[in-house]
Amino acid sequence: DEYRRQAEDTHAPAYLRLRRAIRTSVERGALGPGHALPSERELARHLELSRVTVRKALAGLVEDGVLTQRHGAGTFVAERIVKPLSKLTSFTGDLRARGLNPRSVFMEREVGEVTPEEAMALNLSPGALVVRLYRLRYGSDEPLAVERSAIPHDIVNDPEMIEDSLYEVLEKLGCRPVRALQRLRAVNFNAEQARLLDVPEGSAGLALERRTFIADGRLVEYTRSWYRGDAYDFVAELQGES
Ligand code: 16G
Repeated sequence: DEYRRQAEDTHAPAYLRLRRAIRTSVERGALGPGHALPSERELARHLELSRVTVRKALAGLVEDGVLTQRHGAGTFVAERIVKPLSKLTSFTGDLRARGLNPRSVFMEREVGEVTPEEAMALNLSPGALVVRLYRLRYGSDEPLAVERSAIPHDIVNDPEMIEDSLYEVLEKLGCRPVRALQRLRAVNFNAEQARLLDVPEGSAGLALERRTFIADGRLVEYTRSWYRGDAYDFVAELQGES
């Protein structure tokens, strides 16, 4: 139905309209996690589209992590959160796109002097000030990640500005993240992380460290995130050496 509604927008190519329609249905909750989509052939026949168009739309949604394809079984709305490693998204933006309702509990939100580690990561001098956030991040009702961020104080000078999304605030300040360096490694959650995330101590997690740049080359964040290993898949497309 969503497809028919969007079909009016005749400017976009058919595969993009279908891609948008399915994404909207997932965002609105009309298609829930685990929902099985009709086969490529059924969709094509029902919507009077070519199979190539349907395949292209579905492939794009798989790439975005909205759908997963299991060989032989078909296409489903993603249950685990499948996150492309190559896209610079924010926690809030990413979860909203999946129809979840992201929110955060702040354990810290303050201005302080940089630690040596933050100074190195952000190229700041000792004594410089940063806004420091320590957040427990939820998708709808489930705790998904713990996150510590440091943002140079001359970028965000009032920590209270950050209520939901750091990236939205950066965007509003004209400091849109355009590039980031990220490191990913496996961890076992310590007692505090496990308590916050409501998983047994020692459970598997993914620790991600991100340093993010804006267009003029300035660093705007140094964030360490601990994502639940039982909730997230990180995916990337790899290219062969030429
Ligand atoms: C993501 C980023 C984190 C960023 C945050 C902003 C990863 C591994 N980390 O969690 O670096 O600070 O999003 O989210 O993806 P926000 O805009 O919702 O505050």
